[in-house]
Amino acid sequence: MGATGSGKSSFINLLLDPEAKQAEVGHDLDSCTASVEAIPFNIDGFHGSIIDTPGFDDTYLTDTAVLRRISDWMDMTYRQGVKITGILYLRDITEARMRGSSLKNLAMFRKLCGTSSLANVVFLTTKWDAVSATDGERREANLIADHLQLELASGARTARHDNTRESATDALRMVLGHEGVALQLQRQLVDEGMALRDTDAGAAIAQDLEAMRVEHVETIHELGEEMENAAAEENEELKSALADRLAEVEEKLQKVQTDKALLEMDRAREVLAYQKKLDDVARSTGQSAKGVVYTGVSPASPDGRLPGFGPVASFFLTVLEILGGGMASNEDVEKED
Ligand SMILES: Nc1nc2c(ncn2[C@@H]2O[C@H](COP(=O)(O)OP(=O)(O)O)[C@@H](O)[C@H]2O)c(=O)[nH]1
Ligand SMILES: [Mg+2]
Repeated sequence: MGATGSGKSSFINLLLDPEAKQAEVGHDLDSCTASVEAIPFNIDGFHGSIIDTPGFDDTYLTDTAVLRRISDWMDMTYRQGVKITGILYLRDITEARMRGSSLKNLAMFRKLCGTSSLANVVFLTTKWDAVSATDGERREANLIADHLQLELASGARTARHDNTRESATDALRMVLGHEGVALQLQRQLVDEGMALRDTDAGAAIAQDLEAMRVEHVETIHELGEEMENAAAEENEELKSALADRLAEVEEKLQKVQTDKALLEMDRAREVLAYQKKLDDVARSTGQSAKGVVYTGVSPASPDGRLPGFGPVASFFLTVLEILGGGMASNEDVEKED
């Protein structure tokens, strides 16, 4: 996890053998990891999958869409009994101070993770090859003092990455061989049966959406008044400029409403309904239901490989097709890998 541009995809690529599928690396500050990707690795005889997630500041996806993807993936895999053994949170050390998007990513990370899995967390500062040792050390000390004290006191660790395969492997080793953990979001969604919007992470996004909605509604109201005044003054130029502005804000409000619907979509009910449907089919055909359920999203295979989000998305599409429901947003329609 980590902000866009912190080096997540590049880190993963250093761990892969050159033959393997590569994670997409961003140029400038454009993000590339539109979906949640599961990329298999093999280190010290340990087979596993590393999950590359988009940041909560993605160029193309709203925060709601990012959370939806991460939570759908975490929900599905947790239901399958897959546990996460480690979380690497990446932070670009070349950034002099925490920008708004970095703070937002850290806040969302805390809500996703909770406090009970911090022993499995490593805060990995990246791009040490691109800073002087003195700058890097000063920023690292500030990062720890200003932002990470509580986490480190609860068992989280820090490490440095200098863009070499060696430092990437060392960082990965820090989170291998641990007992699997359930993240707070997984416990809330699956164990407690909460709707995404009621989880800590979902509630934070819901609050942001509500603030945006209120702001847009107010702006629309103000623009309406200004347009009336412009009409009274017969100022056609101003009226037309205000109308353009109004159309822009209305479009933004529409996007907020779409995001709200995406956040509130109840996936759990869809999955349960689908499971029931398959159970019925299995009963009538005498087949194993479980074998049928996971044709769309393959469970972790014996070597520890996990499905990426592509198949998960198609699984949900299948669910919706079978149930005859519509997708709330085409945001969720993924290309197959
Ligand atoms: N110098 C240096 N550049 C890096 C490092 N890791 C990533 N980058 C660059 O930072 C940019 C963003 O990297 P990317 O892996 O796409 O970040 P992501 O958005 O977190 O997946 C790309 O231009 C990378 O080439 C690193 O360790 N050192
Ligand atoms: Mg990426």
